[in-house]
Order: sequence, then structure tokens, then C-alpha cells
Amino acid sequence: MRIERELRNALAAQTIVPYYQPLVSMAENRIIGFEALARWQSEELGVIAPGVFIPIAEECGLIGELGDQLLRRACMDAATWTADIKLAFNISPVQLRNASLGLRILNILENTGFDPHRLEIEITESALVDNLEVAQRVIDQLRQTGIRIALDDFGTGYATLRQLQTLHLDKIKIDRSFVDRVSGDNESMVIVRAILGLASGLGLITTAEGIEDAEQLAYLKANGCTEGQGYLFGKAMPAQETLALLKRPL
Ligand code: G
Ligand code: G
Ligand code: MN
Ligand code: NA
Repeated sequence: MRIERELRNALAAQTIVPYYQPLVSMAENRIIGFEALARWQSEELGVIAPGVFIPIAEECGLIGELGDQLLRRACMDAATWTADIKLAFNISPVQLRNASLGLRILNILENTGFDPHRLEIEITESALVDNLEVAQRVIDQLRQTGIRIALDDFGTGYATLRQLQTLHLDKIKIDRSFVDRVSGDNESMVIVRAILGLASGLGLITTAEGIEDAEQLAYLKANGCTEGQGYLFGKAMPAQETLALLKRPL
């Protein structure tokens, strides 16, 4: 397959790189971190979206190597930020099936000298369904070192409320599909408020994804959402643009 061959070339040349989307504190109204989002511009094929190449990397058995490469790069990029700015990094369910994932992440942190307290690992609900036992073990191993664990795309998958209670998570990220409809759609507003109430009752931090306007932001903030992300604050950008953004007020 053409795209698989290009993917192997890109891994060898390290041309798939993380971009960074700002993560904002609602209370402080400032950037407190960035989520790394993989970007690939292939010379042969043009821009390929992560929604396309991540699943292919998983199928070809390349996701482990790609993930390691991206995390290493992200830790080096994040080293240029001040120590109060954290890095959020996505892990796919396929990666979480591998019990050695925890050790590999810790190795990368050690080799790059990146403080585990500044790292937040995002996992999706389907990772829990796949293999809960391994997932739980990796999560516990990472949390022991100070890494925080976020449940990504919450509300779209199959995480049970029981799992929210027992999995030792730090944060849930409310899926963009709910936030999208927060202005106007009454049911989405009810759902978002319920998720925020549940999360705060369980002592979990909340991030709302996909915030695009002030109305959505106001509703989320009023209902106790802790952090936000979305085009209102900024799209994913190359590493070299993050520094300038950190220097100016929101
Ligand atoms: O950046 P964008 O919204 O197009 O990302 C699409 C999807 O790809 C998201 O679900 C995101 O979590 C996933 N994704 C982006 N970067 C990475 C990455 O580095 N590793 C993994 N496993 N998934 C990623
Ligand atoms: O699944 P995950 O949350 O990791 O991926 C986030 C995806 O959502 C990225 O592909 C990112 O480009 C996209 N995204 C982030 N903020 C917004 C937003 O405000 N609006 C829209 N439409 N997409 C967004
Ligand atoms: Mn994510
Ligand atoms: Na998400």
C-alpha cells in the first residue's frame, strides 16, 4: 500500500511532528498547557490527517514507534516552555494494549529530562473496553510517577460510571460534539451540566473541547468546567509558534 510505504519513510525521516493546541484555565483565563496533535505533510501525498494515518499506523504495527517518536519530540519542544505549562499527549487504544507502554513512556521522560508532573496522558473510552486489566495497570504505573491521566472524548464511548470511579483518572475531556451544541440545544446543555456535576463530585478536573465562541465558554464556566480548548483560544500550531503565544495575554 502506498500510504504504508510513505508512513515508513516518514518514520525514518521523522517528518511526522506534533503541533500544539492551547489548553486554557477557565479561572485564570490563561494558557496552562498544550495538547500535542500529530501532523503529517507528505511530499508524495500532501497533508494526511491523523484520523487517517493513526489507524493505518495501528494496523501496520507502527503506532508504537510513531508514538515514541512523537512523545520524544514533544518533550523536547515542551522543554522550551516555563515549568508551569503542561503537555497533553494522546495514546490510542492499540498502544494501551501493550503492557510495556508505561516503561516506554517513563524511559522517554528520563532520556529527555521531562518532569512527569508536567505530562498528561489522554486515553479514550474504547481503550478501557479493549483490555481493562492492562489499561488499569499501565494507568497506575504512570500515575505513581506523577503523570496525570485524562479520559478523552468523554460521552461518545463506552466508559461506565463505575469505571470513572474505579480507574483512578485525573480528568475527563468533554467531547466536542456536546460543546458544539451548547449554544441553543437544550438537551446538550443539560448533558454537559450533568457531566460537569458528576466530574466535580468525583473530584475530577474537566476540560471542554471544541469551544468556538464566548457563549459556549460562559455556559461551561458558569457550570464549573475547569479547563477549555478550542478554536476560540487557538488551533494546533507548530512548536515555534507556541513561545510567542505564551508571551502575550489571551
Ligand atoms: O488533530 P485532529 O483533531 O485532526 O486529530 C484527530 C484525532 O487524531 C484525534 O482523535 C486525536 O486524538 C488523534 N491524534 C492526534 N495526534 C495523535 C497522536 O499523537 N497519537 C494518537 N494516538 N492519536 C492522535
Ligand atoms: O480527539 P481529540 O480530542 O484528541 O482531537 C481533537 C481534534 O479536534 C483535533 O483534530 C483538533 O484539530 C479538533 N479541534 C480542536 N478544537 C476544535 C474546535 O474548536 N472546533 C473544531 N471543529 N475542531 C476542533
Ligand atoms: Mn485528545
Ligand atoms: Na478529544
